[in-house]
Amino acid sequence: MQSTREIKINDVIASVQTDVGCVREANEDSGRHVRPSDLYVQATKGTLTIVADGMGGHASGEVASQMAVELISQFYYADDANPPEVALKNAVELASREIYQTSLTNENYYGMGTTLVALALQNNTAFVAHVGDSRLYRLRAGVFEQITEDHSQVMEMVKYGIISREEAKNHEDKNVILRAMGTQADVEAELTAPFAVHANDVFLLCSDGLCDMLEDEEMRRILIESSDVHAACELLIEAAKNQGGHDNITVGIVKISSSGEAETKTVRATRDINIA
Ligand SMILES: [Mn+2]
Repeated sequence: MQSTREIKINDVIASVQTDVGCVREANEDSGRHVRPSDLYVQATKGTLTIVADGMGGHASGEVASQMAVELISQFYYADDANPPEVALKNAVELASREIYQTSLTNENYYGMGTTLVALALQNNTAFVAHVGDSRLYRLRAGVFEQITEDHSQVMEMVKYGIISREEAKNHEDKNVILRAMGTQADVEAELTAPFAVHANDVFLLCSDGLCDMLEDEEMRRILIESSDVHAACELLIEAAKNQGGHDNITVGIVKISSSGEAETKTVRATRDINIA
């Protein structure tokens, strides 16, 4: 049942975890959950959760994804002139420009880039921005749903009716993305229409190393059966590795607790940072 109670920052419980996987030598993914300590910033900007999947030679993908999470956090919270959706879109696009500029300064960074998905929860509203094929899913009242649509070759083919969603999942070009941060001077971040957050909603942000390995039903089952957000992250990563773990795996889970739940739980800091 939908709660009309106001969602407070203490109702937001999150965990972000990343794993190199079973095949790759380095982890080029990055993730972060930001929970501002300042009351004014809590009220105006809320929490921010980010997953980025870097790409490029000479381990520059790691540089790009780290820059993305760092700069988007900075820019989003520093912008007190705009509402959250504008601040979030601008933050992603400005960060992309800075990654691109950095890629021109060092030949090892040439061509580096990153995909991105970011979720800001401010009061009762969710703001979502993404670039590329990092995804946001939502579990609400038992229904598990993909919220973002990949900027990918196969997604275009699905849209034009050339292949089905099922065929897209196993298509040889499934990892060809049409949009990335940092690979060109300017990129447009796609902003999902803001939507109301309900008590007990669970959000899952992930890099393709998770959703390429697991069926939706498997991700849904783990989210429902896990005792808390940290356990859920660990179980999802373990499941992806059991399926081969071909890529780096990053998972962010954000849960909206029912009244009072957050206060009674010990929230383990997992790559959380505080913004003054
Ligand atoms: Mn990946």
